[in-house]
Amino acid sequence: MGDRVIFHIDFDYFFAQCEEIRTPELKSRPVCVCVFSNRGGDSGAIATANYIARKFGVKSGMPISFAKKRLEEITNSVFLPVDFDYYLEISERAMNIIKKNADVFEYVGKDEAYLDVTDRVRGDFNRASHLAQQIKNSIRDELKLSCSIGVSPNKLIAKIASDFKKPDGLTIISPEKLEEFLERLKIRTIPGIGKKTEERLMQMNFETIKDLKKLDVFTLNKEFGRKNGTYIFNAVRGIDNEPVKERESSIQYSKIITLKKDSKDFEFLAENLVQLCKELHEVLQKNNKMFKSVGIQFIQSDLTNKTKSRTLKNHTVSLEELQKNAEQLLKDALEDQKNPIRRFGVKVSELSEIRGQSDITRYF
Ligand code: DGT
Ligand code: CA
Ligand code: CA
Repeated sequence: MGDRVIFHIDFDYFFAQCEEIRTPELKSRPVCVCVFSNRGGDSGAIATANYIARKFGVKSGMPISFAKKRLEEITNSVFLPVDFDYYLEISERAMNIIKKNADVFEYVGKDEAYLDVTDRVRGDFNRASHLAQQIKNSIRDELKLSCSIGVSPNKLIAKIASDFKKPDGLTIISPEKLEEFLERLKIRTIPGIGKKTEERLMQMNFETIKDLKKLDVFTLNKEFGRKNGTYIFNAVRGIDNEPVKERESSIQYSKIITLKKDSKDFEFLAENLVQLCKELHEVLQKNNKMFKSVGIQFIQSDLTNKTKSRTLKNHTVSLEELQKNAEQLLKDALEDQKNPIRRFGVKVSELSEIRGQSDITRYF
């Protein structure tokens, strides 16, 4: 097997950058995106901040009051509440651009994905570098969003590389460069090496990845257990054979209603289900989505939750398929149903864009 070519893409200061996209005037100001808790006032934490705010020491996870203190003197700083739905919308559009450029696409989270592009660049790192730049340009042109990309023969090094030069970075680590790249790095840049492992290794006088290579696998296994020891042994040598696994975002669409009366009668529920499916289907059409998984949800009279779902053979847009599958799930679920149902919902997931009709630019 020849070398693989893997990308790790990570959107820069994601939530805060979304806010800058919505309100470009924010670009020159420190921006903090806050998760306010329901205790009122400034209680809560910083989800993320743009790089201007980071210069003043603001970090993800920090209490909002700390961040305010750090930015006390900076009169133009802004603190905004999180708007997950909006970030998800941007994320989905960016992921759709990315997906088109991958042989295999693995969704990791709202602002992160792995791509296997080996076939389309024919294993060539020069071609890969052009492709990565093209992806960055498309995302910037269509969404005004910047991201950082790491390109390498495996997921582990691609992840380290995407974080190497941020924001707006592109770091290419071809197989020949791998060893030199790794040796200069601090041990903690290896994903999975936490504070405790790092401290222990520091005590043993190992500080860089180059130092760590002097340790044999037996010593590492003895010190950190077989699984972690072997992982570290391979990681410092840039070895990682994890495949990029096809995975779509777990985004789902759903509709739920409170029934006119609590019930576990099939006919009554099936009637409601027809309406639920119709409404959900309209949302899907409006958003240009196909689905591959159908589910139903009961909130029972004692307020406990029950769900059932099934995966279809192929993606579909068909209302009939949706209704047929939801109805079957309803039948199955009612077989051993004890409590009457109070709220009843239907959902679809494993979504994908209806091809040929998506037009990202119409949103802007
Ligand atoms: P960067 O370093 O330019 O990639 O910055 P971010 O903000 O994109 O950082 P990342 O990739 O670690 O996280 C992606 C998003 O996840 C981020 O925009 C907000 C959210 N997030 C990250 N850390 C925290 C946290 O500690 N608390 C909360 N509530 N959200 C977080
Ligand atoms: Ca990020
Ligand atoms: Ca991330």
